[in-house]
Amino acid sequence: MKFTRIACAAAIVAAAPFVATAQDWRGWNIHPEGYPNSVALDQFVETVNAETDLNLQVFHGGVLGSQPDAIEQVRNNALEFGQFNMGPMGPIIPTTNVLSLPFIFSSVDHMHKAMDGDVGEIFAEAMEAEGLVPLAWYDSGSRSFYNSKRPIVTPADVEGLKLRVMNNDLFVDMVAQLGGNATPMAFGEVYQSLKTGVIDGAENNYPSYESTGHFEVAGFYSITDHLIIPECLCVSTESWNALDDDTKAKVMAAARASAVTQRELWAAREQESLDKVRAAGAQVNEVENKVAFQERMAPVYESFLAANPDLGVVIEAIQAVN
Ligand code: BDP
Repeated sequence: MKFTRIACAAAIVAAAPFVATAQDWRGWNIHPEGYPNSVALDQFVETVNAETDLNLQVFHGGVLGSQPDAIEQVRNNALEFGQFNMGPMGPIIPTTNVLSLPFIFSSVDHMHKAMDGDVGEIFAEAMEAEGLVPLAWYDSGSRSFYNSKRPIVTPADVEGLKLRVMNNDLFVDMVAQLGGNATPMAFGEVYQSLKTGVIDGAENNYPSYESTGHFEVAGFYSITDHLIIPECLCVSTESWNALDDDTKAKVMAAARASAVTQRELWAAREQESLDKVRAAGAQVNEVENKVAFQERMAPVYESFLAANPDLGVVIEAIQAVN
């Protein structure tokens, strides 16, 4: 009799559907386990779970979908948090497109200085109004072109190359100004497309060039440093607003601490990745005349300003920080 009752209760528990409560937060991350961003996110999750009533879980490796879709999901509170590059954010939140202008930052230090100060607030406010609260800014180094055909030394070397870019028309325009053909494509599809020759190349930082294995199929990496785009650890505005002040403070502190970890790990990983791709036979070349690439970007800025005249002040605010 006793046994039956226990068995019965166990069966009821087992059959009860899983009900997510307001305390359960699911998070999106595109990178594999062990990547600086993933380690930092693990730290964030662990700290928040230990210090608050929230129960966070982060899904690495992009298993919850592509980045543009995930951004929408966090905006709609279908996912509660995510770690996003600001590149694919531009089509949704125009102000953030300023961060995707080629050569907008002169160095990674310039980017940090701007994002950690008042300039960062401009983007935070624009994002918050569109459903995303950035809790901390992560590092993503600088992005350069790589391809399977030839080293790039001058803009003429880009001519005719089919290059994958992140989902944003600004990047299509950027490549077009160099005479290449850009295809926006999900990150997860790039390896196969390089391998089968659907595209000749792409652009990214060393850690992503390495972690994805792209160096195996596109062995010429040319240091143009044309984009320095920060990344955010974002929470959906709806989930954020549901928190009491004490929890908000703890979640924010955990996010900021995770960004410190991420930036430290990032610096080390850049060198490790560079060493690894070189050892595997990738040819990495300096581009002496980066100004030649930068000068080609004048029309990108002109059409951007024509379409977004109010964002000129944001560009100036970034330049003033340097
Ligand atoms: C990496 C970013 C990641 C992007 C990826 C890409 O960290 O968020 O999805 O580039 O090129 O550097 O899509």
